[in-house]
Amino acid sequence: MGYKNNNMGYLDGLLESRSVIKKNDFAIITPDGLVNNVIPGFEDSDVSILGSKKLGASFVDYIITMHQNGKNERGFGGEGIETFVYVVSGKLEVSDDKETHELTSGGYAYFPVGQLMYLRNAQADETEIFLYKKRYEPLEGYEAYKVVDNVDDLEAIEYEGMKDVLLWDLLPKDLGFDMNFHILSFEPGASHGYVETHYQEHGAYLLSGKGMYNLDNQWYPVQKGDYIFMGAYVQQAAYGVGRGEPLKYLYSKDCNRDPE
Ligand code: UGY
Ligand code: MN
Repeated sequence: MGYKNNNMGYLDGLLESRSVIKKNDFAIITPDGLVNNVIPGFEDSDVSILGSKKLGASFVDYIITMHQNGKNERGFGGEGIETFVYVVSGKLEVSDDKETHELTSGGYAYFPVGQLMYLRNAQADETEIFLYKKRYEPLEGYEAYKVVDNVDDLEAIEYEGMKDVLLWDLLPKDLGFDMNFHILSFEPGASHGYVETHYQEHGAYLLSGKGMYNLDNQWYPVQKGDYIFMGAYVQQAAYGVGRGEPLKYLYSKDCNRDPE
């Protein structure tokens, strides 16, 4: 919570939030404003919807805390929908119709269309996951396929030649994939090399650190736990601040398709 209640349960201080919502453009959603949503299939889980069509996104993002018996046995996804899950903390079992994979922090799974995703918290403590779904855009002659991995087993790339900005590409570059997930990490003081202006959208979940984020040519303070939606063509750039952890975020980006 971003505010404190007094011992009577009433608010001490002001009702305020760092969240900024510019529909179809960009948004910063801070954790203190999140509410729980009932999403069919999820049990013993606190589910908050982040990016969605109503915000202007062509995908849906969720942040979910799964309690001891947290699960989704109904299957997440659906006809024509691709899905992705990333374990922020804890231990998760993710299954398709044939196999179960155990993921720990930094673990992730991409399921292509035609395969529902079944989820189960695999520990007594809470497990926190970031979940994504999008309608898949097929490309004749190519197909996406299941990917299960952990970022700790991937090689980081120096982002655009900078030693203090690292990039991890989570999914294959294969044309069958119409989007990718990445992690970007900025050491305190490090920044993008320029303000990006591009066609692709992002949904970004901040995994660590603090920073300043430029959205539509205005700077906003951001930190671990925040979610940022960046719509098509929104100017965007960041730098890390503070003395400790790098500013690090997981984000999606559409790719490999020629727009209509
Ligand atoms: O891949 C990207 O477009 C990424 N560099 N964007 C961002 O960090 N806002
Ligand atoms: Mn970008």
